[in-house]
Amino acid sequence: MRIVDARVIVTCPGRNFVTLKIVTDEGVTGVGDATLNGRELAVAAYLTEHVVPLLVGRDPARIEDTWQYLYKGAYWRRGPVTMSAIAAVDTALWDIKGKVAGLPVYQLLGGRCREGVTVYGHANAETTDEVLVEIARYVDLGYRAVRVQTGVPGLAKTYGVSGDRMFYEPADAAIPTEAAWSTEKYLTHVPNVFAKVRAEFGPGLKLLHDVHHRLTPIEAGRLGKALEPFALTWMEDPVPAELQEGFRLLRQHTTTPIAVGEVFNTIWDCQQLITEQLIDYIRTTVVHAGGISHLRRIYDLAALYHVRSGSHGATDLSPVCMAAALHVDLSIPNFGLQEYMRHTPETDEVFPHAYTFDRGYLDPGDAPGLGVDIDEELAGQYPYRPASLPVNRLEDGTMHSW
Ligand code: GCO
Ligand code: MG
Repeated sequence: MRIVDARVIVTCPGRNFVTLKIVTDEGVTGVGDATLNGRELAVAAYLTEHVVPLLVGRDPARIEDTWQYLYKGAYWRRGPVTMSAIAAVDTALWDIKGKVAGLPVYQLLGGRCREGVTVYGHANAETTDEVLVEIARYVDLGYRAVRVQTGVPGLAKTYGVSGDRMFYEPADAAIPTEAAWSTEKYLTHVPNVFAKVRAEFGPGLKLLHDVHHRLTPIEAGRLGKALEPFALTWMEDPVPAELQEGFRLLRQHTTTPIAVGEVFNTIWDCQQLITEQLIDYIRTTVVHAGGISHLRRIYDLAALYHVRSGSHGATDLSPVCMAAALHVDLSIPNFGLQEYMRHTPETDEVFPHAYTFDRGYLDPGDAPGLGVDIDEELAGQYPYRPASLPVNRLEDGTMHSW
């Protein structure tokens, strides 16, 4: 079997997605997600200009060799653009292998390790009272784990709080919108929110919170310590993680579990965090961390060090990425949680998929391959619209992490 074509499809059914579709001479096709929120066209160009010409004529069965060829062959290593492009190829080749074998990809990865993939939803609202209502909605839908984000008194706009409760998308304008940030206001407010949430919902519900890279290690230590009585499942991205050794300091001050990694692209970005046991959950996912093959490598390393998976699953990752993530989640021994932000009906229509939600679990289904496709004709009706992620400044105007 040979690859005869590979198409890069950019579509915007409410938000932008980049998809690679690989076509073989025997008519079998495979899809891979290549979406990098706010920088979509960089990956689309990387694929079109530099990868697609190398794929034509290759044997689609050689997944690992193709990964190594694209990774080592570029000479320039790592980074979100390169790794998202490689991820798309890798994911599409696993899809093809599954279809050729007549098996869902999780079977090729070793089969089921659990009955379903536990997911967490996003409860968010401006006030604590409103967020209690939102959490209750998720509990009613069957969720066993909920991420909680609220507005912060004195700040006009806060990360994670959206106008549309179910379909949060922060990339809202071609030129980034600007938000103001105060660490002190935030640190004062958040423990009060979780005190009320835990009191209302009791000990059974898994609670999570995303700090979105905004604190220093010692500030994060303070927050983690203040949240300990409310037994969070994790505190996410407490600090920017370029400085992996910075987590040593944070770790000395709190037993609140730490989840990190949605912006990482390779195993080398989290090697120290994992091997020094500085984190509890690694949040890399298929599209931004080199595809199914590389993600498995990261999770295998993590398993040696008691670190569990917590794959990123925001709506800027397409249903193709979600399907691929579920096959990995189902088949690894050290699965932790899977993030699940629901896509809009328009997106679900462009990407018909076999995965289903039931009582807090997702299941990839048993269709051969990944069980997801792209309706190219429908995708063509939603042209690309430039959209950037916001930026964040301290109240005095200093640029801060968003
Ligand atoms: C999460 C993430 C997202 C990111 C988004 C950026 O935990 O889901 O932090 O909300 O902000 O993926 O494009
Ligand atoms: Mg996050």
